[in-house]
Amino acid sequence: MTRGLKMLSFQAAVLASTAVMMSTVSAMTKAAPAPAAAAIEIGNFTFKAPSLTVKPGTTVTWTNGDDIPHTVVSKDGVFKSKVLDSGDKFSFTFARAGQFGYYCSIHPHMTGTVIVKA
Ligand SMILES: [Cu+2]
Repeated sequence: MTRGLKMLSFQAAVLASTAVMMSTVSAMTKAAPAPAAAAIEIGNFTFKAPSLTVKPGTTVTWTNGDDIPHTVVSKDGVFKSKVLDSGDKFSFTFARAGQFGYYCSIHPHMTGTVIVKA
């Protein structure tokens, strides 16, 4: 009988330590947030977020949802994507604050702005 009880308390201890580990992991996740990320969908010849404000260090990812190619080109030469086919993505990390206008070099009437401020 004592043996059965010991096994039971061992299992309880394992369960308890697993719970502690799991709560530690979630606490760590909260303490160290993942690097900021933002997404801009391209569709119907428009940048779906024409003006997007992010914090410095944010990685912005554009995804071409159109079935024709587009590009993402900074007006000031800060970044420049290759030609993005349907479903292709382009990412850029905005390290410093500022206002970054961009356009599609294939369809220059397509424009957008990323505003980076702390
Ligand atoms: Cu385009």
